[in-house]
Amino acid sequence: MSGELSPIDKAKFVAAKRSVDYVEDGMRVGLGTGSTAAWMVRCLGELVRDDGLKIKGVPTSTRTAELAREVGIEVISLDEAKWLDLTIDGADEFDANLNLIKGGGGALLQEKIVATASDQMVVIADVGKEVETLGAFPLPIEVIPFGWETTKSLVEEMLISMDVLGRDATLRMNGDRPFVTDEGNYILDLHLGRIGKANQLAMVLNQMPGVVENGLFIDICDVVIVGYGDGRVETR
Ligand code: ABF
Repeated sequence: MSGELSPIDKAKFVAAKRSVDYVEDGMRVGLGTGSTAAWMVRCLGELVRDDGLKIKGVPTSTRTAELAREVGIEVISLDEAKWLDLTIDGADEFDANLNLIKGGGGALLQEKIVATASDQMVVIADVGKEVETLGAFPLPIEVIPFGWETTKSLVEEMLISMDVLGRDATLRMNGDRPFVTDEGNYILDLHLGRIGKANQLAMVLNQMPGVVENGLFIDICDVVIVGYGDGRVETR
């Protein structure tokens, strides 16, 4: 499956490959979104096809659901699963406390709901995602379309009192139209540069009218599997 991969894809692939060691027969598994998670879904599909692995997958986006079905994984809804044994997902940044920024793929809402409904969350990432302090990657927040410009202004005003370097929020676009999430919402990307108090920011953001969820995953991730371009894999 992995053939001749670029260093970045090899890093993602080896992390994804290692993560499926956490999957046992009979598990209900949350399936993440993004290119690294896609490798994991393909690796699981191989185990289902070749080794008869029996799992039920709960996808975190429509595109992951499509890929999971394509590779032969039984897909069920979170409501059918009720609770998950394990979620494996990617990330845009992770720090030494295993706190994350997620949402670069626009699936942060379902990702956070599924990860929170799991006994264990395993993140898979290339080493380029490892940071000392979160924030260089723009922090995605999901907002309802109604009054999004007002929400944007209120969020920017709130950021003035936060321990962050930048305060600009931009509407994520898909061509010349706003990007729309699986739930029909918009994404604002917050260009903060550096997030001093991620816990505090996460709480304040979700109190703001119009904000549905934010891409800070605090105290949710249990393990990060880090892949390197030379094929090495480490666990944090
Ligand atoms: C997804 O994985 C998103 O939350 C995150 O943005 C993305 C990382 O993408 P990739 O694995 O393609 O780098 O879970």
